[in-house]
Amino acid sequence: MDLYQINEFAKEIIFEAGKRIRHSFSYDMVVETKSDPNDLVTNIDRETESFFIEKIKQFDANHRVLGEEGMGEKIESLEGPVWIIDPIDGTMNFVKQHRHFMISIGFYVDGIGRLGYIFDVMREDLFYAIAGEGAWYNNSPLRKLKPLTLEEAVIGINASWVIPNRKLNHEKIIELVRTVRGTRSYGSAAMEIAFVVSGKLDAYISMRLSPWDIAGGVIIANEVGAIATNLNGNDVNLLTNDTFIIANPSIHQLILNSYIEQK
Ligand code: 2AM
Ligand code: CA
Ligand code: CA
Ligand code: CA
Repeated sequence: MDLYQINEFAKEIIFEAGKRIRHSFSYDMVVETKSDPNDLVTNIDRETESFFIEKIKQFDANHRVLGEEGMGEKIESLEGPVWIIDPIDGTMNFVKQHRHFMISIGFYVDGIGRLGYIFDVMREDLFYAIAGEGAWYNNSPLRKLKPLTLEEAVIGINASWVIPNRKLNHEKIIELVRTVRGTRSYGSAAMEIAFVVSGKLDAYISMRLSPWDIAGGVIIANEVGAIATNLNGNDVNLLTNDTFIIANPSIHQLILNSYIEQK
């Protein structure tokens, strides 16, 4: 398998999908809800996923695709070559702001991450990695993350974390928010992961993410030394939903040990 050739193909279809999404703003968007009134999906999410599947099947019919909108096959194992795709990560931003949403793609072979992509569609900014070869932000190599203290860290966290909730001790999270230099919330998990791997954020935590939210990002994370696990500190699982943290290696364990107390 020629990973360089697959990488060139992946970049090509990502740029083309981005162009199609940007053009979609000039015609009607149909917005529907999924699991709850704030869980949005549009015809463009589905059309973009279908576009990727069609291109990938043309490229190699043996490659399987796991996509958020379910246009690919039902995937129960990561055997062989599998693409894990979120056609639009940050659909609410896409609908409301027409910016701050990403295409997120991971390419796996027998469960091992080989190629990872996070593409900021409106800025045309690509974060990507080839496993074992390095990671890039457009044409510039991404460097290994530098150590820092929690007091110097800026973390990606959603405001709902500091509201009393049934999943975790919010008092500890308030303490975390007081300790760090600052917090940010961008509304796209893939964007926050892209910011962590490029040192623009130092950690990002989420109570519930799906494989397609993180599949591309964790491959890039590996190349720059960012640590991605669930909130129990275990390796991420790409077949189920789970809690999630990605962080600079110098603060990952500290956040988990001292500030995350699950109920
Ligand atoms: P999405 O836009 O692809 O759905 C903020 O909502 C982040 O959490 C986004 O990256 C979003 O991805 C993700 N997310 C995962 N599950 C979600 C859900 N059930 N409802 C809304 N956002 C969800
Ligand atoms: Ca969604
Ligand atoms: Ca998503
Ligand atoms: Ca999505």
